[in-house]
Amino acid sequence: MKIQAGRSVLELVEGDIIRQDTEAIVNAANQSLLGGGGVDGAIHRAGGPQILAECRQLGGCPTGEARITTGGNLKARYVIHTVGPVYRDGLHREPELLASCYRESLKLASARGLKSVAFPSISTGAYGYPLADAARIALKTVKAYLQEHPEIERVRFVLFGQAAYAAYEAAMKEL
Ligand code: AR6
Repeated sequence: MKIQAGRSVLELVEGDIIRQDTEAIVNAANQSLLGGGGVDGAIHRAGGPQILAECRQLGGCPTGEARITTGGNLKARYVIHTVGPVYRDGLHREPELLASCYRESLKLASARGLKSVAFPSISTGAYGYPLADAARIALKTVKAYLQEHPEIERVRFVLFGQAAYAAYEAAMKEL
């Protein structure tokens, strides 16, 4: 499914983030930026040691912020690493921190002149963010950014499995 956001396209696909040919893919990292499971593990496995070597130089990343490295052996030229909130009860700034991840990642893409970015569903795996809530925040935040920043032509959400895709599709229909 896809919609227009200003002059840009916002689209949903079911698939694997590491296979995307967008200029950047986004990693759902942790504050150490030194790797982990889920998306993070898949990106470092497929991208090779170059990404980790660059991450070591960055000295970590606070929750809600983002950092950029090259893409190593991936198709994508860059990896944008962002740290989502660990979900507790929704009352500990989780919504604003999650929105900040998407915004800060896109700001880095804009600053580098990148035209296409693929995101996974940040915080909805190991970090436990309820999928429906996360989907609404993710799409609303990215749509608003694109409406102000036509320099990014395409944002693709790459949803892992049918349940994640369905949640984002439902949220997109409500936008
Ligand atoms: N492509 C796209 N989506 C994926 C893939 C993939 N290859 N693999 C998993 N997902 P998670 P988080 C989905 O746990 O919740 C790591 O250990 C997954 O189904 O990767 O932000 C980090 O180092 C889920 O919907 O990220 C951190 O410690 C979504 O991606 C921690 O996990 C996010 O799941 C971050 O947790």
